[in-house]
Amino acid sequence: MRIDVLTLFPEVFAPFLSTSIVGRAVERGLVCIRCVNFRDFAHDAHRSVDDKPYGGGPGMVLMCPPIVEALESLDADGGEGSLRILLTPQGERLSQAMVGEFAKLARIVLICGHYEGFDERIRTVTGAREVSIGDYVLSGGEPAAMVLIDAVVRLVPGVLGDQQSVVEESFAAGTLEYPQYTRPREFRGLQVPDVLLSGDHGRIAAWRREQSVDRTRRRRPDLLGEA
Ligand code: 6GU
Repeated sequence: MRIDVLTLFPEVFAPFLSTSIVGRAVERGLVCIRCVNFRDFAHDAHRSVDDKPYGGGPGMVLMCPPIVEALESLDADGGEGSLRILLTPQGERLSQAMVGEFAKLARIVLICGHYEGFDERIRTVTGAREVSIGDYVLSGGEPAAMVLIDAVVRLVPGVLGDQQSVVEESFAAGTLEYPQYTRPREFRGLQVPDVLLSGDHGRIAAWRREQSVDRTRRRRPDLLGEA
């Protein structure tokens, strides 16, 4: 899978793209992730990418030409047909179902905004799908792009050693995960539940299912309607 990221701050992606699961996926060639600074597509000597809003008002607005021309340069480089995703708090809320759809694609482009917003014509011209990661405001799309990349990359076949962990995890199954324990058996007076030490796989599976549903009912009853 190939992911291109249009951003004014490519440097914030470097440590993320070389660490942990994402870093290993990149290293093993399972995903190729490139950052493009769309300031490189600015037209003037000041390398402007934004300007004051027509009609007045606070802040600055990202202008059309740098972003649109950066996208066209990717199209010319074999990216035609890529799904374009605009990260914006005005977008559709990212879900595990959407992440699963994105992970099946050969190539996606993420467009990170900054400042007050995008010239509306960027939406029209790029045909991008607009995605938000939740109901709060970030100062830029970069953290949201990293969230999306992390969630997508771990679903790319071969990235996680044990594919079962993807199948069983929260949200994919419509419920939250059951409680987990590891050594030591007792910590500050707190015991590991006996059933987990029983060796009875049937009872363990039943206990986990019950814990999972119970926890979901208490914390996220909204998920049970969908399960
Ligand atoms: Cl995708 N971008 C920004 N700037 N803020 C957000 C967001 C995205 N998702 C939630 N808040």
